[in-house]
Amino acid sequence: MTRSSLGYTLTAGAVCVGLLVAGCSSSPQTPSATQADSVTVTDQWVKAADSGMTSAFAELANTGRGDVRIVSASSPASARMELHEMAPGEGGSMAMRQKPDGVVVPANGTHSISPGGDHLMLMDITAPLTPGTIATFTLTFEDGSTTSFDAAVRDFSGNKEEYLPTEDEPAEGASATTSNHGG
Ligand SMILES: [Cu+2]
Repeated sequence: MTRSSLGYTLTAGAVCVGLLVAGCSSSPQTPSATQADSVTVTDQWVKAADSGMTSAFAELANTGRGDVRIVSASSPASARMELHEMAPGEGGSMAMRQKPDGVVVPANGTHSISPGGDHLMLMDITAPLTPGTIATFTLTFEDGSTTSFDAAVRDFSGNKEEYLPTEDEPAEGASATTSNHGG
């Protein structure tokens, strides 16, 4: 009796394995590929600054078959970073604000992180960023994977972006004009 029940178990096991293998071969591909694996970063650079805030830019390409989402950025060059976008501010001028849902690079597509659009915001640089030097950045994707790149520091005088600070984010180092809301 022990014997026959063992035999039954083995047979059932063999059937299951067969089904699993068949199921596998028809399912779409490599669960091990991360979002970071399918993204390439080119033309990356950082706007030179002595202190306070500045921005980093890059061209992102996604060679994968699914959209990828960048949820955060970090750099030894800044105490804190945010993902920002440009949007119409008060009075119709463009102002930057945080992108709480992150930055999406569409499947088989590109996304430009560029002045006047989405940018990687260095909220509080730890030392002056002078032209000709290099800063390292790390992007973290929705699935937890990361990609790092070195960006050259460049002089750039265009796009003096306004920043609309929230209550707990004083506009220290911001590029002028906005927020003089008392104190
Ligand atoms: Cu910004």
